[in-house]
Amino acid sequence: MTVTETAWQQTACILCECNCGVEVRLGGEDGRRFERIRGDKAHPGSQGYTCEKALRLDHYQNGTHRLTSPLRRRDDGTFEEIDWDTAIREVADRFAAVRDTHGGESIFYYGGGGQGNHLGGAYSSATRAALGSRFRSSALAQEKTGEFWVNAHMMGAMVRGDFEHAEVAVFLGKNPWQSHGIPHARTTLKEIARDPARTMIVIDPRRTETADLADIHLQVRPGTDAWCLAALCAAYVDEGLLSTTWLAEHATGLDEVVAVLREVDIAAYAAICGIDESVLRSTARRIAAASSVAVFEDLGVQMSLHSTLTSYLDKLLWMLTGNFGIPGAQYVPTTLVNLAGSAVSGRGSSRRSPVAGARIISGLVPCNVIAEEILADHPARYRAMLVESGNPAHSLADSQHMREALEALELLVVIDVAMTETARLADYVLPASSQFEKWEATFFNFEFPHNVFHLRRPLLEPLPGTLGEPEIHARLCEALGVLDPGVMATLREAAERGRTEFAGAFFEAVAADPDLGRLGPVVLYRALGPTLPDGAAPAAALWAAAHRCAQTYPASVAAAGHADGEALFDAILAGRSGVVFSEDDYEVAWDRLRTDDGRLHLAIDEMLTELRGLADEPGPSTDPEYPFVLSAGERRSFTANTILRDPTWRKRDPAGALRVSPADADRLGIGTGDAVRVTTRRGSAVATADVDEAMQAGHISLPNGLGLDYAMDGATPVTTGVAPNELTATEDRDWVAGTPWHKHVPARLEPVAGA
Ligand SMILES: Nc1nc2c(c(=O)[nH]1)N[C@H]1C(S)=C(S)[C@@H](COP(=O)(O)OP(=O)(O)OC[C@H]3O[C@@H](n4cnc5c(=O)[nH]c(N)nc54)[C@H](O)[C@@H]3O)O[C@H]1N2
Ligand SMILES: Nc1nc2c(c(=O)[nH]1)N[C@H]1C(S)=C(S)[C@@H](COP(=O)(O)OP(=O)(O)OC[C@H]3O[C@@H](n4cnc5c(=O)[nH]c(N)nc54)[C@H](O)[C@@H]3O)O[C@H]1N2
Ligand code: SF4
Ligand SMILES: [Mo]
Repeated sequence: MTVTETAWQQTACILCECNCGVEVRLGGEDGRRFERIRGDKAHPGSQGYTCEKALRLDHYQNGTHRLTSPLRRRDDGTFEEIDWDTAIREVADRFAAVRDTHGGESIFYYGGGGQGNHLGGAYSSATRAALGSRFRSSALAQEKTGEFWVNAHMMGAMVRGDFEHAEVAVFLGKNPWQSHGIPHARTTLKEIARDPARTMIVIDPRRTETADLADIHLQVRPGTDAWCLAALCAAYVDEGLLSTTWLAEHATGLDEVVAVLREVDIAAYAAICGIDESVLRSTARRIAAASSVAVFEDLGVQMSLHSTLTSYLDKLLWMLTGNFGIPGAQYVPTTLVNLAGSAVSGRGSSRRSPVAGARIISGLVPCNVIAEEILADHPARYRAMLVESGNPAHSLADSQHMREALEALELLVVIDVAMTETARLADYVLPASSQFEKWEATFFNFEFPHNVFHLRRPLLEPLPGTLGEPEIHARLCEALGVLDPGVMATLREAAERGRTEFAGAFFEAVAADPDLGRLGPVVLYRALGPTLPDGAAPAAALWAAAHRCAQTYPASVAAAGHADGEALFDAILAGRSGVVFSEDDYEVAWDRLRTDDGRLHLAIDEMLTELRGLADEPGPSTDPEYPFVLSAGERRSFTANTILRDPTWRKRDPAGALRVSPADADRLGIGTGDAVRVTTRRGSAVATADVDEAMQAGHISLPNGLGLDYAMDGATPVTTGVAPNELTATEDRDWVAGTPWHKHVPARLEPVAGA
């Protein structure tokens, strides 16, 4: 073994948004196996922390799922290998033909990154610009867009909770013991649980691992969070718990909100959500009495009934008690690249999708209308699609409908490391180098007061036949003929003379040709990229991001020790375990509000109307045909979206069992390990039951990310577990954001005869 094979190399885990720093030691016969993996103590965010999943990353890097040649679909549906030059030329020509016939707006883009990779997506903006593509979406538009819309109205900024310092921590439809989402989640949860002065509140129908640690578990009936939160906020009003003085100074719209909350029948709402009124009231008092409260809402409410309203009520829960801009409460992180994009600055803009007329939030078309936008007999329908690092045929609602739509496209091109359910339907599949074979980073940088960015270096050479996304997008742009060779040569020469010279030449070129600005990432990659140290060309787009960040947040970046954008960029390039790029005070939150008067805006008319309407709804409706509520897609210790296809990565729960309460299991005569059939209005599947005391009667759950196929022998794909979206329907969605109700699917459960 050579020295490089045995040295520990710094990178990050790519299995959830925390991206904990890890160190990897390569080995094995070809020197490409992840023989050992450990937490990286030098990483300023995670400081050595990992969960059990990081140790299984070899299943991502090495396996039979990896693609090693561009593929073209034959008429009979099989694929043939083609070389990269042919693939790039044909993909560019065919997209250009769609653009020239139907307009660039008929070319839809989906994806741009998963939990560990956002650099590729940054370069895709150039390809989209070259094609005139205007509409796009990503997984965010089936989880976070309702919250983005609310944030845009109330704050014009995104917020996160400071759980490390919070006196009271509230987890709303969020199970951080399994799903993480906050730095060193399990350590923080245990610290809160241990400290008698601090209180953890969990709102979840299931007694989750997090709920087991909580002081207060509001075990609501599924889908009733809006009533629960409305009752909590109403209790503030009823019991005089509002932070009146603070609100007078910092907020507008209080009277309108209070008027609606006064009408809430707290006892009736408590009954709807199945929680004692006295418990709701004492919970409201505990929150109001705290010196600081941090709240995390996640999929349990963002993928359930009244989801945007629930996001709104979540914000009221902490705003009405003054929990913003102080330690332990809500803060506004510094951003290097803003993932929440235009939602926040654009005040939930009025753009609509061309066919369904769905609200576009943060630049994203709701995932639940994509199939409809393709299949409609409408002149503005999407005709072609580029999918990059996403698996819509598996991960979006109603897989049957989505497959039908993807098949109806004139052209589908997929960039992925694996032959996914979506890739299988594509006309061309372009194989990407893995996230450990190229420079990569994510823009999930939400920490505070020290915010961290980690540019990861490649650990190994790209698998032969694969390319990184920056290179793929650069070649597509070149094939589309949008990069003027003369201008590019001038920029390359300037870059060779130095970054200052390059900056001057770049801004001059963009001023002369504004279109060049939209191709920016690829221009930087080709011109500045080759001059970067250690082959870091894919980091070129970060040069612009670093400058933008330093210009927008000069004090924060300087406090972290970076004199300017150039210095920040150099630090990013040099840091192997990530760098602190901003240091902030809690009060900076006020400067980052983008409301017209710099205050929190408590009232949103549409939300107050929906809130009022709760009084006329008896709670979630039930259909005797489908008496259960299925949560389709729960995070467990061995789920990781669809990143790990090899089922042997799971050390427990190998096939992703269906969880059911003991009472329901008794009634149906089911035991753990038995086969059960779950049927929804949309589909039916057989799963293995797991009788689980943590479940309440009437509620069943299936894990996310199951139902992928994998060829253990490299030839015969075998599917493990239930693909949750064979059971979900596109029309079950929120009226504001179009986000799906994956956590609230009406279902029927039956023992499988003879099993
Ligand atoms: N029913 C139901 N559906 C759900 C959910 C649920 O709870 N219930 N959860 C939803 C949520 S919150 C999310 S975020 C989505 C996630 O669903 P996806 O977006 O499908 O999941 P990811 O795991 O992020 O994987 C995206 C793809 O990236 C590929 N990939 C990995 N590395 C690279 C790379 O370096 N380059 C390229 N080009 N590709 C790469 C993987 O092979 C995979 O195909 O699923 C959603 N779907
Ligand atoms: N292990 C693991 N971790 C992950 C991921 C993964 O695939 N595996 N994926 C990552 C991604 S992309 C995301 S978006 C996050 C998601 O992270 P979470 O949102 O925490 O994950 P879920 O388990 O999907 O849903 C959270 C909880 O919602 C509850 N729930 C169901 N119905 C309701 C309801 O009506 N009301 C309330 N209040 N709660 C309800 C469930 O019981 C569950 O405990 O996790 C990230 N982390
Ligand atoms: S899956 Fe675990 S180790 Fe990986 S980033 Fe998330 S918390 Fe960290
Ligand atoms: Mo997600």
